[in-house]
Parts: sequence; structure tokens; C-alpha cells
Amino acid sequence: GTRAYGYTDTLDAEHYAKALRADIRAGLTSTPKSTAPTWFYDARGSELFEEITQLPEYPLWRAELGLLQLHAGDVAAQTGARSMVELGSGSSTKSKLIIEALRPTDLNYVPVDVSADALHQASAQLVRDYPGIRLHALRADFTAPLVLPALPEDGPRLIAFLGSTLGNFRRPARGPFLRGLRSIMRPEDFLLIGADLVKTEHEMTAAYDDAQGITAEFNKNLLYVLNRELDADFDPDAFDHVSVWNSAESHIEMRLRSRDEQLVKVRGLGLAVHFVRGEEWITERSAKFTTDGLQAEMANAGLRINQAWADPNAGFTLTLATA
Ligand code: AVJ
Repeated sequence: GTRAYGYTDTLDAEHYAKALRADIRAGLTSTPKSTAPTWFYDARGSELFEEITQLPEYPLWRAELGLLQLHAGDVAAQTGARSMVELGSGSSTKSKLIIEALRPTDLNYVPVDVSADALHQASAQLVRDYPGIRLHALRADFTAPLVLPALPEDGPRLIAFLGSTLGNFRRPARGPFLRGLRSIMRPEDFLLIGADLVKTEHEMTAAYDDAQGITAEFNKNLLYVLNRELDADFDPDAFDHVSVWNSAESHIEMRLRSRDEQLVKVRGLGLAVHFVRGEEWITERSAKFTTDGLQAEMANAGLRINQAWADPNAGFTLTLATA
């Protein structure tokens, strides 16, 4: 049948496999072991992340939703955007608030995500909800330079990077990443960034170690992905989920701690990976920001801040900037 939306896959099987192999080989042969969070998001991982967003310990998702409920209208008024590109769009739940404020009819919406399943589910729903929308889904890894599908020249564009996903970049990588985004923006375009703010250590670590164990399952989903994609033999029960605050780097680290000494075969890489008892493998870094620090980083990347909004508890900020 015909799809009511466009779809471009820049992460076809070959590209995905190549990037996965390179990252996992480098990450599991370095000290400490450390891999990219990109690989969490197969269909199951995307589902688990959706469950995380509803957890009482994970208030950042709701804080951003609240900010968008209050300020999507301001974003629409300030930008007048007729195209919106969203990096890490996932289920596009929050995008709907911006889409409605921008008015969906003839709006170009480009959700960008690594999960094909998440993109198709969200896109099918959006074209049902907004028959006049022009939707072109892009499966891409936005940690690599972004090549956008052709967009009409008419009207300003808004690049939205929500959910504090910017925090998955480490501090030294954020400058080049933001400069890269700025380089694809025209003078009339805008960038909207949602970022989680530093709070008490307990609040921050609990957000990545919930009582129900959903985040632990999300973390261990990486092992299932590697077993399937790289013919590995990770035993999820041989690892514990860990959430630690790294104050020097201002980020949360999710780790997998090896319960015992073990040797794991990753046949697809021809690799045998040794873990000592208690060794911790960093599977995700999630930076927490200050409003001033984030604005300084954006300004250093050549962006000009239009406005920043924070929720009443100052737990989260939305920052709007131009190129
Ligand atoms: C989607 C990257 C913003 O870092 O908070 C949630 C992912 N990992 N719980 C985050 C995540 C564990 C999330 N981001």
C-alpha cells in the first residue's frame, strides 16, 4: 500500500551494522568499557523508554511536557516556523504540542530517530491525527552529520531537540555538535533545546534507577541487542544495573556491573571480552545542565539565545535560539 508519509533510511542494515560494530569493538576494548546509548533503541528499547517516561522517579519528561503545554504557543509565535525537524523524536508525543501550535496543515514535519519502529508508529499516528501535515520521517543517527530531506524553502524552520537528549553528548562533543546544527540553519531558522537541570544527587540517581526496575531492563536490553546483532552470548543475569552521579563531568552514568569474572564471546566481532568481578561498563552518560552553562555552550557555538523557560521547580529548561 502507499504510505501517507515519506521515509528515508540512512541507517540501512549495512550502515547500522558498520556503526554498531565500530562502536562496540572500540567500547568493549577500552578501559573503562564504554559504549554509545544509540544501541538501546530497538523496538523493545523504544518501548521501555516510553515506560520510563511515565515513572514517578523520572520527572524530567513531565517537566518538559508541562513547559511545552505552557509555551508551545510562544515558540510558534516567535519562530513562525513552517517546518520542524525533530532529533530523537521517539513517539513524537510532545511534538504534537508544537505541531498544533504551529498549525499542522501544510507544516513540514521531519522526525529523526534511530528506531524504525518508533518512526513508523509515530508517523502513522500523526498523519491520521493531522491529515494536512507533510511528514517525512528520517531514520538517522544524529551523532553523525545530519543530511536533511529536501524541505521547501518557504518559511523559517525549527529544529527541536527535546528530552535532554543533548545530555548524551559529553561536554567536549557538544560544541562541535551544536556548531554542526548551526551550520545547517539559515538566518531565519531556530533551534529549541530541552535540557534537564542539575538537582540533588539522590533525585538524579533515582531517575535512572527506579523501584520497578524498568530502567534496569532498559539498560540490559543492550545485551539482547548485542546478542542478536553481533551473535554475542551476554547473560543479562550476570550483570547488575548501576546509576552513578559523576560530579566532575556533571552527568549520570548508567553502568552494567559484572557480577563475577567472566569471558563473553562476541562472535560477530571475533572478540572475547573479559570482565573482572565487579567491573563496570558505562552504557550511557546523561549530562545535567545549569541554565547559564547551557546558554554559554550555545553562545560559544555561535547561537543567539532568544528566550529560555524553566519550570517552577527549575528542574528543566527549554531554550530557543537562532543561528
Ligand atoms: C532519552 C537520553 C534523554 O538520558 O534521560 C532514560 C534516556 N536513559 N533513562 C536520558 C534514559 C535512562 C534519556 N534520554
